[in-house]
Amino acid sequence: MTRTTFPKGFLWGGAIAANQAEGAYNVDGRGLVQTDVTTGGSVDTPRYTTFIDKDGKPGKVASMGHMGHIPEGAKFAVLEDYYYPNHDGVDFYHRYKEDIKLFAEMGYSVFRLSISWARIFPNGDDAEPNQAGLDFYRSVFEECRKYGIEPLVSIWHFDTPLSLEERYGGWTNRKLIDFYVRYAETIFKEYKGLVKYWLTFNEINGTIMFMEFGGDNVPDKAYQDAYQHLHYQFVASARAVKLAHEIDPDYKVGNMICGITYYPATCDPADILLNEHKWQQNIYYCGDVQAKGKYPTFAKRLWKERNVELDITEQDLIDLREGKVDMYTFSYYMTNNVTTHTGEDLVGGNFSHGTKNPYLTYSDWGWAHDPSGLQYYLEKMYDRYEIPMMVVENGLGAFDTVEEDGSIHDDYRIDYHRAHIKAMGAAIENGVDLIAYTTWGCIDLVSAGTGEMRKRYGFIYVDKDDAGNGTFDRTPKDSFYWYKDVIASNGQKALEE
Ligand code: P53
Repeated sequence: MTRTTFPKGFLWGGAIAANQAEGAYNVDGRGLVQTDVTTGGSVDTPRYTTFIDKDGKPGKVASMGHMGHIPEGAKFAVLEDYYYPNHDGVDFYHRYKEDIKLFAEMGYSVFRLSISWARIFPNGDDAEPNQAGLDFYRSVFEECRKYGIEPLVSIWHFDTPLSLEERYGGWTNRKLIDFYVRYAETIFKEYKGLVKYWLTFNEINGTIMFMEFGGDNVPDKAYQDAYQHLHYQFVASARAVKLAHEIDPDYKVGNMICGITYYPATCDPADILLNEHKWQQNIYYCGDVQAKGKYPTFAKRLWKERNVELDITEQDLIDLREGKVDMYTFSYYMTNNVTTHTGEDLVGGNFSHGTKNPYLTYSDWGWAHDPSGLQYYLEKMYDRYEIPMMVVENGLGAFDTVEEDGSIHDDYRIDYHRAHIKAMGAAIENGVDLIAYTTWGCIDLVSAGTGEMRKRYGFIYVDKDDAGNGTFDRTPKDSFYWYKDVIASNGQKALEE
């Protein structure tokens, strides 16, 4: 038997998102986004979206998924009595040179980041792009190039300009397609020669997947909005893919799916069927449209169940067909157990769901540790789409302790990544065309789900706490040196340990 190896040229690196890392939320002409009006939360308290209601009274509403639906007539607002952790992020905006130098020291060949739409078009639909925003990302990409690091750029990472939410009602409005396409075209032209890999929408399926955290009584209208929102994003994504290929035939554009692996909790046939339907709704629905260029047959069932009627034009269907993605990319953190049976032990925590899996352990935030689930997901999706795949997020959110000498011994994080790299190796061995791995949070950043800093993912520690105090100094953790050796050995170190 030949030994498992990662292919030559495999891309190793890490990932961040603009709104969670950059900070500098109100400088150089940047417009506001949802996270700028979203407070911090914790494992058991939600984040809140803040507003001023139509009578001028301040208020807050729990964010569901990535959207807090504020009352009719209210306006999103930054209120004085609250702390908004994304406002300063981890100050990547001012420290990107230092950070990219550290990524280079780890040996990165790829760095995933997102462009903030609101830095380029502060209101989302401005007549001209904001030059300061364009310059910032040019400088970031040039810095990457200096070290031979390939940028992998998310065009949208949960950050539609707030102005578009306010004036158009966000993605349930067809007009958003044109605004997004224009933004995409601007950056495709601007960064030609500096960027090769693009992702259209981060965790696009989150819109439908995160609905289940709203409990059992989510009204049909919410599903109507969610599916319409998704349809417009699918069309925007497809049109962006087509444009990218026209602007530069070397551009490679991927989708990005929140890749949760679902298991039936029992062998009750009812659980097997429910589990399959979960895959269809939460995973295949978006993946199929973006990778196969058409709606799957089960879409009709999903719409019917929720009385959904969609605005879909003939031209939309043509665009979807012509704008298939070049690669399938996804985040992977955990697996969930699906069952029809009630009274089972449920998993608590943020964004985790279903019943407890007795074969697995859980993180402090309730996320199941399951490397095999990654191999399962890779093999299943490669079999379904047969296009190159990238794992563009994977990591462990954990509490870290800084020792007296300033070192951080995060062996739990090393164990997590080692196990997941082994799982990727096994999938490659079984024929999956996996081309990249970007760990989540190469550097500590603000958690999307909870807004916390103490839910840390990085190989680089950032001195900032949940109240925003700290020096923001960067310190490599033990995992930094371990990952550096993994990359230097093209994964072999992790496979052999
Ligand atoms: P946080 C929930 C479930 C899986 C992935 O998440 C998720 C989420 C929550 O948004 O999001 C992705 O920070 C997302 C990143 C995010 C990361 O996973 O809640 O693409 O923005 O930070 C980790 O621990």
